[in-house]
Formats: sequence, structure tokens, C-alpha cells
Amino acid sequence: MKKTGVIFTKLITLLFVSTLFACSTPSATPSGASATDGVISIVGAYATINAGPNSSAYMMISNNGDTPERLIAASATDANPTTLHETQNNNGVMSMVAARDGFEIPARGKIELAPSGKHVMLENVKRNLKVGDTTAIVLKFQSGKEIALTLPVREPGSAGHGH
Ligand SMILES: [Cu+2]
Repeated sequence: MKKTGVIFTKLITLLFVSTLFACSTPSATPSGASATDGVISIVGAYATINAGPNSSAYMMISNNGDTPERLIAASATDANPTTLHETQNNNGVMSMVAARDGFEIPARGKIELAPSGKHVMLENVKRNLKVGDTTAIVLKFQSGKEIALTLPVREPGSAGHGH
């Protein structure tokens, strides 16, 4: 019993430290899952270990086409529902709101889904995601395009760039 308590305390400390060192301007890493379908490319896609019942997926999405595209929905093998969220900072209070119109990717532009910003929310994750696991998602776009990704699972705040 005592040993479990110590390990638990260490885990909490680890989570706390990784939160402290999480970047305020995170950036998707070049590693992670990538996929391309026509003019839409995704790089640096990953999911984080569960925070409570939920996990988040982050990535960079670029549009090399001449017309805007819009990410409108997502689904996941391990989570239901899977929603599009944006974290908002209201006078220092962070809250997540559903991105009901999805995320536009401008023509010849790109958007980043990153911690403290836009993300794919994996809700009610059915299993305990651990670092080294993978989890599958499908991104649905306004044009009808669907892009499947197998995401590596990482610690939150492990975007991989030091200070
Ligand atoms: Cu969220």
C-alpha cells in the first residue's frame, strides 16, 4: 500500500512538472503520424495519454489548394464522441469550447492543432492510452475528403522542444 502511494505521488509530480514546462507557444513536431490526400497534408499528428476520461489529438494541417477547406468532424476507434474543440483564455481562465463550424484551413495556408489551442477531443476513451500506444482517428472535411491517421500516444506537454 505504501509503495503504491509513493509511485502515485511521483506520477502526480511528473504530471505537474510536465505541465509547468509545457510551452506557451507549442509547435507540432515533425515526427508523429502524417498523411496526404490531394491538396491536404497532415504532419506531426499525435494523441496524448488520457486526462481523466479524455484525450486530445494535435497536428499540423496544410492546404496546398486554391480554395479553402474545412475540418468539420472527426471519429476515433477508441473514443466516442470525438469532437473539435478550441481552448480559450478568458482573463487567465482556460476553458474548452466546441468548434461548431470546425476549423478552416485557408487556401495555400495551414493551421496548427496544438496544446492550449485547437484540438481534436477524444471523449470517453474506452481504454487507458499509454505512451507508446497508437490510436486511430479519421478526419472529415467539408469537401467530403476523409483522412485516416494512426496516432502515436505521448505525454501531455511533450511536444519535444526545449527552452
Ligand atoms: Cu477539448
